[in-house]
Amino acid sequence: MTDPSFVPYRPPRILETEVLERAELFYELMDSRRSVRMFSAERVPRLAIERAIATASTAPSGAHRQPWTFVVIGDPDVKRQIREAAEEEERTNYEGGRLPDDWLEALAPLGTDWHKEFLETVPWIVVLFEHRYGLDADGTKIKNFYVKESVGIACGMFIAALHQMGLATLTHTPSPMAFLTKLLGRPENERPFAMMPIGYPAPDCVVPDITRKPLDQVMVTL
Ligand code: IYR
Repeated sequence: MTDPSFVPYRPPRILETEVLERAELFYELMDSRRSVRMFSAERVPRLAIERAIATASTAPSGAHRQPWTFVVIGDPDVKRQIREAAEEEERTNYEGGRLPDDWLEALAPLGTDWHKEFLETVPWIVVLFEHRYGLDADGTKIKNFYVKESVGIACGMFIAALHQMGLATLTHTPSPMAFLTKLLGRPENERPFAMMPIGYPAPDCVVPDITRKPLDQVMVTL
């Protein structure tokens, strides 16, 4: 057992007069984010993606295991293979009867279909893998905790970091995603969590005309 060790934590104190102003600015920034399916092929520096991953990896995680791997794909050939495999799965979903009617109905306002052209046009795809368990130096399995919750938080922070840089993404989960483990050569303790095509929105980009729930529908104060 390792004994706990502590260091001082003294984040700068924000004056009360500034708290609401900062809250509003950050809310407005995040409220301007949209999931995008129409991307420009414009270049995005690799370092921008790297800094977004560094930010995501500051996320809190169960027992501080940080049970995630972000695989960064810029190689056009790998992007093409991902598109082909994803479209094959999605075609079965949409046209092969794998998506039940209530699901198809829920997706109708979003106008999605099996075509995933953006997987080839984007400069980068990041595939986020969760570590179902860890492996220590000699290959012994280590139990991880709250893996989905931890990776979900990291994913949200990744999306926020990208948006803050003016980059667009889509939390894409072509289903089933198992093909990604093999295609990207990940070890068997890792499972795909989400795939994020990243780039600038296309100049003619449009997004579904939908609104977010008002606060009184998502918040309860006791
Ligand atoms: N994975 C499919 C279907 C899909 C599912 C959900 I839940 C969405 O919010 C959007 C799409 C696809 O990507 O088309």
